[in-house]
Amino acid sequence: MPATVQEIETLLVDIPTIRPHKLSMTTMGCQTMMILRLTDSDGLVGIGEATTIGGLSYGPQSPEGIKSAIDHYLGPLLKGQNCDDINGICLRLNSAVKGNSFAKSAIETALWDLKGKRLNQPLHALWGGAVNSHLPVLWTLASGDTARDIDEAKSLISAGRHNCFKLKIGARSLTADVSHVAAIKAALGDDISVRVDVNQAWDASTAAKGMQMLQDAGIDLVEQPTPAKERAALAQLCSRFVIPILADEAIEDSLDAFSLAAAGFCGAFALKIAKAGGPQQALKVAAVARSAGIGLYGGTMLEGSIGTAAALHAWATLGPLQWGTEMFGPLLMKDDIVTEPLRYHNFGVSLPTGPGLGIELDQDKLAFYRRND
Ligand code: MUC
Ligand code: MG
Repeated sequence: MPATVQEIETLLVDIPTIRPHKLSMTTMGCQTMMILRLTDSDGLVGIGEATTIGGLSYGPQSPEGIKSAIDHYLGPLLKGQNCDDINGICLRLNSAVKGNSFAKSAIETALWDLKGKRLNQPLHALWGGAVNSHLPVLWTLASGDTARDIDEAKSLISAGRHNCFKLKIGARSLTADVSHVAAIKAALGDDISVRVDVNQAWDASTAAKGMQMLQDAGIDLVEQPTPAKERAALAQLCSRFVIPILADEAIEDSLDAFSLAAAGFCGAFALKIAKAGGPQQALKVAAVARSAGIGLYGGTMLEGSIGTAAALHAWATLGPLQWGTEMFGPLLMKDDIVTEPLRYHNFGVSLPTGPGLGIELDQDKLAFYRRND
């Protein structure tokens, strides 16, 4: 008798950030994780996670909405299904529920975690094996203050934690942003990679000016300078500048990835399990990128340890990523809800090796931080 999905539990967990995290559209002081627990008919539990950035400031899916989509629509479709039939379950969910990629990502993750635990294998082993067991991880400097960002970067470099940084810009004027970025790049020197994420804040002509100024300042990569839906602008910017562009909000799933590549885009794609609808769906985006000669970057929605581990298992199967990863979400939060946190060292993070995600919930911490609604 195959094990079937018996219980579906969703919880909202609020954890403060270690400092305000300023993006072009919001400043985060807290991260909300939607944690999913799936219990099968043998009593095994699989876990998944979905987070957003600033509730609904960053994108159209909120933690409360993700929970509600699972409680009212996706959960009932899961109940009683054969846990091992992950492809069949995903088809069933996709044919009944449009969109809701974040909720679907948490579900796909929890089903794979169950399968890994049942087979006593880590997720990367189920997906063909890890090519890397340690992945590079950058850090986002986003305190909003230039001197504080420089101090933060220097202490992280000397601690051996990060040697590559992304700066969040777009909230201030172009000249204020570029002088902030240029001061940080000058203070950190040639050996340290500095990139920026504009989070869609510029129109096409501001972006053209900004790209030139950032190129002159020695910046390595410009992430999502223009609005997500303005694909032609992104493709045109690629052909005008040497400095490469990273498409983030412009691509969610493999269909978006194909259409942006077909529009002539030639930079890199930020893979995110939440945008794609799960780790396996994100690997399909990677396959499109590789076929189109587009670079890869392991992206985050600032997930905690569960979502971060799910993504790491997927990225580890891809081999070297041209632009590394930004899987630092757990480090941005003041506390963790897992028994053994991910191990960050040597400018990166080690891939968990235990069965499934290789991550277990700390029930006391969960009880402490969960939202009581
Ligand atoms: C984004 O747009 O990249 C990822 C890292 C970070 O600091 O913000 C997120 C979202
Ligand atoms: Mg981004």
